[in-house]
Amino acid sequence: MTQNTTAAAQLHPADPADAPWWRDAVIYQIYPRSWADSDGDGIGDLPGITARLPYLRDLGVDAIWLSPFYVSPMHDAGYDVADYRNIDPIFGSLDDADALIAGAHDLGLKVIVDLVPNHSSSAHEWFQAALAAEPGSAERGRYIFREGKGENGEEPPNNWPSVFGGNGWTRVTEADGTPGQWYLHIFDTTQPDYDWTNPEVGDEFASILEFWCERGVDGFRVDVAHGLVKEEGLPDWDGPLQMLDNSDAALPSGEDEPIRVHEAGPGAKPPMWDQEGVHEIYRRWRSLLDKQPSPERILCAEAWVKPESQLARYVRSDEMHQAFNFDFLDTHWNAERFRNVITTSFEENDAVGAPTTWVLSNHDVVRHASRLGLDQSLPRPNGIAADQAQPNAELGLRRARAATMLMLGLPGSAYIYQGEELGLPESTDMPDEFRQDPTFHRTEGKEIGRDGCRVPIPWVRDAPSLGFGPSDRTWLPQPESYGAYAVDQQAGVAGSTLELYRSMLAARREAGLGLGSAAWHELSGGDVIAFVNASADDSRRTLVLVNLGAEPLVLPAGTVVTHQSEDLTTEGHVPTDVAVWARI
Ligand code: ISL
Repeated sequence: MTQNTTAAAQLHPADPADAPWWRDAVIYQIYPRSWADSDGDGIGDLPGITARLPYLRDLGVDAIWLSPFYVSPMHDAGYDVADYRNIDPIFGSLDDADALIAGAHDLGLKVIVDLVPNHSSSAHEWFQAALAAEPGSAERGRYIFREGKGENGEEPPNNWPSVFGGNGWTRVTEADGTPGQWYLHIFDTTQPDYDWTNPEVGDEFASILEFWCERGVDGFRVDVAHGLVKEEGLPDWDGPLQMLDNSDAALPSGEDEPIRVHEAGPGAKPPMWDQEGVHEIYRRWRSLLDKQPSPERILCAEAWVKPESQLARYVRSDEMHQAFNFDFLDTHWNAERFRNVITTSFEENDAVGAPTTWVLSNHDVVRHASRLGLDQSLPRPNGIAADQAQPNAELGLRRARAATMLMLGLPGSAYIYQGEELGLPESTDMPDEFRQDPTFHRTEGKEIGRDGCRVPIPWVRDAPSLGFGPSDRTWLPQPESYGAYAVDQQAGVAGSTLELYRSMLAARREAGLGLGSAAWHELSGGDVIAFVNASADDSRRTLVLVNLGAEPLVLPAGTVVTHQSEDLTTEGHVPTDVAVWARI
């Protein structure tokens, strides 16, 4: 294992040790409804989060990202915002937000908030004013209102679907009681899309960004960043019109997932996604953020855009700082596919000077501890119900721990979704009456949806609501199995998933893995992923290796393993579905 063998396969150059914080930050996603409940109403809240911030300091993350906490009728769990400058009473108040931000900063944690600029809630005062106003009015001009097709305008203006199922248009009743115009909602009926060609919309969002910067936040995760601008003329789309349209098709070779209704894939571009005009918006926001006092504030794109070369355009030096690498999240348990995704990600992001932003789970996808325990030849399902194929929990967790060790060994930034540090599985036995995801309702249950990854977190096994809050109420039911995953069952227990995350995060920080270079190692190939992460001065070299093969992999003599995702039954042997970090 000499330097020469690895230098030949350089994947990614190191960052300087004084690189800005976001280039290697590990960011923990909090879904406020489900993390910690301070008042016993069964819904998590901001004071609950503030009280438990020390847990995150001890976990060893650098920042938190909070899913929306703004005033909302909660038809899409807060992604339907009625007032961007205030907090929904179920979560607390602006004072609570200030206290949370200050408390996080005191502990050295940065705070990223969610910005939802593609649509508002239908309860937003702008949309209410639009409904009350005439067709063609300035009020309607902030949204996408159009006349319907057909003799009496009874058909929607085009064939665009809602990502959540059904039609993307809803017809309104005009003031005189007659059926009138239609408005576009790429998501739920209660989430009307803004018209970003209207300068008023851009100015309003610039002001919202400034509002939150003044309150001290360190960045924004930008919801549906690929959707704000629509193709001129709103032409029909001849690609997939439903989430499941092509998901039972054979997976094309070299690709893990079919292109979904919320994605722009290679080839013909859907008229609602990844339009060139979005980049101008992000350049404006970047220059607005760059004018703020230090430290640097960031933008992170939630953009379901393929291929990676196209996604990298969101993180050019005058646009966003980060973009979630959903190709990595969508990679099935296959070493070659992982190697390809890693290679391409570095190539494309390095070409624009951006870090790669790794992610395995979030509030929209089946948790990776369950996802990786499903049949890997099938596409990723949108939720799992009790009467569907169940994940193999043991296998899923084993692979999830290895996948996370791979992710945290890679240079760049990484996002962790609440509960994954506990190895938490998806809830797969939730009775339908509890389901709240609009996807479930809009598809009449054909798609299960995302509630299964949003269940309140278990903190204490023998406590009401598993320690989520002071009462036994939880807005979604916690599965029986969750008690065993509770924080108090894992803290201080050698080999637990929580302790594994803690030790990986401490070592990652200490060794500066996030700023390191990466080069394929000679053991990489076949069923093995192996690379060397080295510091800029090459004084510290870490081998990151995952064995996806059926046989144990024998490490070269003298390799000092520092971290392992499972016990190595024989020293120097890496069993199936196990990852190691080693000093070389
Ligand atoms: O979650 C999905 C299906 O698995 C995606 O289609 C998702 O809707 C898409 O990634 C956009 O997500 C974001 O915007 C939505 C919101 O429901 C999601 O929670 C959010 O992450 C609308 O605001």
